[in-house]
Amino acid sequence: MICEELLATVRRANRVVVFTGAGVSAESGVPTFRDAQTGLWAKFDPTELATPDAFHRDPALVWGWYEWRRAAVLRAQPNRAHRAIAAMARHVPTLTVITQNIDDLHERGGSREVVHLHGRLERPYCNQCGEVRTLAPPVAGVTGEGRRMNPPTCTRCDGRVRPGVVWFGESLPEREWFAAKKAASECQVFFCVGTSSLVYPPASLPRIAGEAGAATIQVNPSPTEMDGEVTWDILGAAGSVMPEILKRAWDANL
Ligand code: BJW
Ligand code: ZN
Repeated sequence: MICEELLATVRRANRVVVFTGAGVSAESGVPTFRDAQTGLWAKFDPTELATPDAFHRDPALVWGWYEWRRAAVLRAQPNRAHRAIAAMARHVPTLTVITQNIDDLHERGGSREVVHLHGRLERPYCNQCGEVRTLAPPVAGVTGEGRRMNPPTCTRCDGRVRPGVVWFGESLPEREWFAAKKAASECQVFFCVGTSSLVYPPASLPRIAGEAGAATIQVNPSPTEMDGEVTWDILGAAGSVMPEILKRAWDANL
């Protein structure tokens, strides 16, 4: 239920943060990680795919998996949640989008200067010298679920190119993490949309915001770690709830 007090608080705010997770892209057909039936971790073992050790052990397995996911993201379109979040930025003096997602659906939905805490599929870089590599779109028929692919070789140093994402045990990019903490501690409203709030340190952001005095709003159709910790908990899909808040707070349509 979206109450009038929530709408008034959002309308009054000068600084808003929208913190998102895989659930915001679910309605675009991009799978989440931990949803019981459809999540990636229900099918794939994260220790074999999302750690530096896994890439060291079997680079072709890991690179092939990320290429398969990159192809799927390229086919996906931003949904009503991405577009509503971008539209909200036209009504709030400062709105910062912080995402754990590695897709570019916020950008394609119209958001600018998105803070990517876990990197980006489109920014692979050399494991050895750090040089960022630009990739051509994946070739149709070459990528596929579980299909191995050798990663490219760095043109500068001959090192191995790795996916541009943050794996378990790796630090978050310093600049992005600093910007996220700053935005969380300075905002009046902090939305937490489509994340299980299980992965740290990003999961500490709603608490940072709440402790600094922000109203916190969770949007998620299922229970999460943040239940009972937020000011308002809205049970529902991001693609319905975010456009409804946009409509009722500012009488704006998508
Ligand atoms: C909908 C919906 C709809 C569905 N609408 N909603 C403190 C405590 C405990 C552990 C740790 C800790 N500090 C560090 C750790 C270890 C670890 C960690 O957190 N582990 C926990 C899992 C226990 N963290 C790390 O390792 C991090 N690094 C780090 O801390 O470094 C510090 C350090 C390093 C070295 C030395 C010293 C310190 C790095 C974490 C990197 C995570 N990487 C991944 C993979 C990225 C690449 C890839 O995509 O493959 O990031 S894991 C995966 O989880 C991915 C996601 O960004 C992340 C979060 O998941 P998210 O987005 O919340 O997705 P789900 O699936 O969990 O939830 C989806 C939600 O959507 C659900 O709630 C649904 O209900 C909902 N939903 N449809 C709205 N329509
Ligand atoms: Zn290199």
